[in-house]
Amino acid sequence: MKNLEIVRILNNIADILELKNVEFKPMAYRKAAQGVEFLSEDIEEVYKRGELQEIPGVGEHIAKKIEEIIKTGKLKYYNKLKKEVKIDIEGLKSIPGLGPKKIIQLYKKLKIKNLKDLEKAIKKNKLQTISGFGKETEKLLLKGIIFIKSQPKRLLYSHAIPIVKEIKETFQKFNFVKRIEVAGSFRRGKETVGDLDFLILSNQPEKVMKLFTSLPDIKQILAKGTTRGSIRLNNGLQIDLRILKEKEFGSALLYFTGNKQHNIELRKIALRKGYTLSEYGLFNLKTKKLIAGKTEEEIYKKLNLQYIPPELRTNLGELQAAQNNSLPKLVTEKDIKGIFHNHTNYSDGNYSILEMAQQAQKLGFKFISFNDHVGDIALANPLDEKRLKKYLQDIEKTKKKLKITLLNGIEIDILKDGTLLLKPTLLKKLDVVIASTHMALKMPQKKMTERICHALENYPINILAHPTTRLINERPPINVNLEKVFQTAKKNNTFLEINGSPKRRDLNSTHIRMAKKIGCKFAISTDAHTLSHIKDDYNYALLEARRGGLETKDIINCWNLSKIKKELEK
Ligand code: DGT
Ligand code: CA
Ligand code: CA
Ligand code: ZN
Repeated sequence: MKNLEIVRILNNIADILELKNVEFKPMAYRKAAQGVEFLSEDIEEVYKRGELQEIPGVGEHIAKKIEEIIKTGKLKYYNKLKKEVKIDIEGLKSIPGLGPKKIIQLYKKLKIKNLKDLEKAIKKNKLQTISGFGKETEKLLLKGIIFIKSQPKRLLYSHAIPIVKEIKETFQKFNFVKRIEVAGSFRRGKETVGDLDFLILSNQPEKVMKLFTSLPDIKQILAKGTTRGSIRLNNGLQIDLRILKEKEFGSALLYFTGNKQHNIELRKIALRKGYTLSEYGLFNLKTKKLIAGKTEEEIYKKLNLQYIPPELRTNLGELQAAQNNSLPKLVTEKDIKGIFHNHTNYSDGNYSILEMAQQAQKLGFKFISFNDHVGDIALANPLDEKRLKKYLQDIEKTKKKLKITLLNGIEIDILKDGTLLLKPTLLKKLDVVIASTHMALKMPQKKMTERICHALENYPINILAHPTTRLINERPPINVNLEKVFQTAKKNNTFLEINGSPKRRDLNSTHIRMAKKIGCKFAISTDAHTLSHIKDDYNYALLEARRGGLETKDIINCWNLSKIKKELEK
């Protein structure tokens, strides 16, 4: 599994080249990195099939580089570049607000090569001596350093998927493996995982353990017992394994799915009913007799609880609801009729309107909404009025070629002062207006709240996209009064986006719960920039919606098309 390592190297090369003022090449490397990052399988499999150049953004030149990494684990070109520039760009770039331009200034003026140097310089107020770096910049960068240090580096859920798939497939080949499940945060659908927890049902634990400790890509064997083991992979990820018997599989699955608070509360409920609950089963407190353990379902049932789906197991009210028979009927994959927020090659997407729509149709969706960029993000190649016209015509033309319903629309920037580039009268003509912030994200709370609410109150916005703009492991959420934003959205019939892009997952489940209490409705978006996002990213949004306890009545994507259209016209 070298995907992540390859993404890292390609991105680092882009940064170094940018630092060296090389033109065009950095963008090419970045695009390739993005292509690899969003692969939903092991890149070595793609390589074996000879299909590296099918990855979006990967041409002949970069394919050769990837091949070298796969074959040798190294890239000579990259090592040479690293030696030339002595700066730890990767570390410095992890600080929100530090781009290549600033990094090179810091190096030229203050000889700052890494995070340690930077922190020292800030503490001595040295940055203020460089033009363009005020007191505010110092404060922001220091905050950034603290943010990065406080963030344990957890693996994105989307990056865990191919690893889980590969390990499952490896074990499933053997008939001494009766069943294999992943528990823990992965099963709960959390946006990041600290480690992976595998459970295997088998009568031959020695064979399972031998296979486990000889998996490819192991850096270290942390523990190796008869029924439990732990390894660390080369990419740093820890994997825990339990080997179980049939009579205890359900109780172990329940225990290792967690979360911890859910387990603790569940155990208390069991005790109140005269049982004890552990990973080994549900037992009668007095007689110690095994009551249930084979399946999770029978354990919940014996405790007089509704079955609680893993996504809800957080001890945030689900146990009480399960006692009162009032758990939400969570939205499922088949409830989603279509998807919002898809980009094409009119702005920063990789494929045409037709190709994206065909893919959505192939996946069985009834509608797809196109929302290419309008606004002031130059990087995203936003549509001006002239190109917008052509784009809308193209959507009209494409409609005739396909069965699936196409909704036309844009994703428009909420500018610093809360205005939008297009007039409300013009926006009203579109099916779906999505608005979002991309620039000037460091405003103080009052100003940011006013900015977003002003837009919601003065323009016909259907969906507020990625409302907090966080990027997991990269960028903290904006400082905004979400309660006020949610109330304003509700008042103005604006749906709140659940953005499924794996680094965004925005809104997250906590905010979804909060907004649902206020009475808001939601829209599930892919934020797709390429074909594979359509399938993968809508699933991540769906997981987040389930974690937030949403039902079909809360989500516009689940309604029938005529109701959706009527709702969007409000
Ligand atoms: P992660 O790995 O940080 O993303 O989060 P989890 O939830 O996967 O946590 P992990 O791997 O440490 O443990 C897996 C599950 O095992 C956890 O969700 C609940 C259960 N568990 C772990 N430690 C305890 C504990 O001290 N008490 C109880 N009741 N359950 C625990
Ligand atoms: Ca875990
Ligand atoms: Ca674990
Ligand atoms: Zn977008």
